[in-house]
Amino acid sequence: MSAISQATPEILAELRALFDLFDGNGDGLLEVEEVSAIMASCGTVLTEAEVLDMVTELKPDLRKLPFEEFVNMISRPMVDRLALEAEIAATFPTFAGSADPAAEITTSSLQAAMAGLGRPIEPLVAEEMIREATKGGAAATGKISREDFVAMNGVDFSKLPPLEAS
Ligand SMILES: [Ca+2]
Repeated sequence: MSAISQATPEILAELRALFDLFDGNGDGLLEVEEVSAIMASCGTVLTEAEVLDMVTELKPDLRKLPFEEFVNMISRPMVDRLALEAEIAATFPTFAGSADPAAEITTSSLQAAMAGLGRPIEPLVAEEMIREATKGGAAATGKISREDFVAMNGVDFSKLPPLEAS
């Protein structure tokens, strides 16, 4: 499966904007120096030879990147995304109060976890956090499955009341 078919429309739109921004001569293709500039803007400084290697590997005949290949290239760091999901999944037992992958985060398990983290919350706040987190889909159960938890990037702490000044 190519990266472009996995990217969401939002991500594709962002990448398109990035692509257009760096396509200095507007020919719809990224030259090596344009690719270098994009990578540098993402915090990855590569030598021209490294970029040329990458571009040549993707488009041996053209030596420039059309949009689709650009998406494939930029999606490589999405391996980090998997690492991030693994990290999030690793915090799930804390909030579910159980290492069982089939466990769910409930109002009471969330309350217990927050208390353990030194941020005790009222049942209503825990309910609100879970309701917000699950939006429509799982809202009826009032619980968060491991899968939902990873998909939502962990618990949204924005619902927490501000810390009491001590
Ligand atoms: Ca160009």
